[in-house]
Amino acid sequence: MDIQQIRNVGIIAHGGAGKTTLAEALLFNAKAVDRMGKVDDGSSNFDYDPEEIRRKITISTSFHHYNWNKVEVTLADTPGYINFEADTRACLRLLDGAILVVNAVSGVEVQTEKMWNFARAADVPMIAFISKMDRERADFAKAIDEIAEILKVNVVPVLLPIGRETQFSGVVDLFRMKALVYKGDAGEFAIQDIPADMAADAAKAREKLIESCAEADDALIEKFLEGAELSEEEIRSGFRAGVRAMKFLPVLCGSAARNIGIQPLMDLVNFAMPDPSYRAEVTGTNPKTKAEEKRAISEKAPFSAQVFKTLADPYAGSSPSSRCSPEPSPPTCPR
Ligand SMILES: Nc1nc2c(ncn2[C@@H]2O[C@H](COP(=O)(O)OP(=O)(O)O)[C@@H](O)[C@H]2O)c(=O)[nH]1
Ligand SMILES: [Mg+2]
Repeated sequence: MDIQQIRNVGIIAHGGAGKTTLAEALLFNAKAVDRMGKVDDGSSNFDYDPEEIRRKITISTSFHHYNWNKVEVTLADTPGYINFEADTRACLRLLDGAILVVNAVSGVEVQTEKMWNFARAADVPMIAFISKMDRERADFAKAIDEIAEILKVNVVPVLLPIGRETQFSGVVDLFRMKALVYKGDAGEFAIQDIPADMAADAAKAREKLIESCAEADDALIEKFLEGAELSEEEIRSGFRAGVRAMKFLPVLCGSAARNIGIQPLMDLVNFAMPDPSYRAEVTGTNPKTKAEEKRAISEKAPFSAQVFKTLADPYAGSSPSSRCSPEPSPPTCPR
């Protein structure tokens, strides 16, 4: 597979913000699973450890993958709670992009800020997703203000919510300048004109999006300041450059539980998150010479690997029937 078609993306946030539910929604919409797993009833594809099911929280990063429009995405669902944050930090070193989930009700929380700082220190570009927009007291504008103020970043909305709380029904896509209006929980939507009462806000937000894209590229900002209109292609290339250089933070919104706003996020992961080759090289130890070496991230470079997590499978080597035994023996090493 061409390296440009690969994304290694993590989901990071404060505990309880909705990371695992979003990870489930991504898998479901990509048809990697045929039923959306749920944290609350123990059917999650990510929180599968008995302790995670019992406590209904993520303790250890888990992985899955999906294919969306010919891009192969490896997804890491990380723990947000402080006791398990070392696991998230170790994982960030391996990621090429992260989705920072912000709870629309509680806004930026202690661990949101910490995860943001960890990702920046690890040079991992981010997209923010304001989730739980269907919840009572969900507040998009407040979440946006908190992100700007606390994380001290230029926030660039890419989607605007349509309706509030239980009436949350879709999003305005500021790239397409269209409304995506959802029906039911299967992720199906109709593409419609922007509601008349949102037209002015959408136009203003689109202006900010274009200006931020222009600012990310010297040639584009010149053209922009001369008053020339940027083409859709130029806007997109400025956007990609801005995300990679972390010049601004694109913000999307939706509800993972109600499956609203997920496809635009998947489209943005494909188009704006870098492929692994954006890191020019990695440093490691050559096992033969024991010397430190730098290697290019390229299909042409010799094979290299980094172990960042080990896990003892209690079923390894057992017959398929014993895999279904109700009382598995515990793992032989601590996680
Ligand atoms: N109403 C609503 N509830 C959500 C949404 N996303 C997550 N939840 C609920 O919020 C709780 C925490 O979600 P979880 O995905 O485990 O959060 P994590 O700790 O960040 O992985 C669970 O009870 C979820 O069912 C959402 O979009 N809408
Ligand atoms: Mg979780």
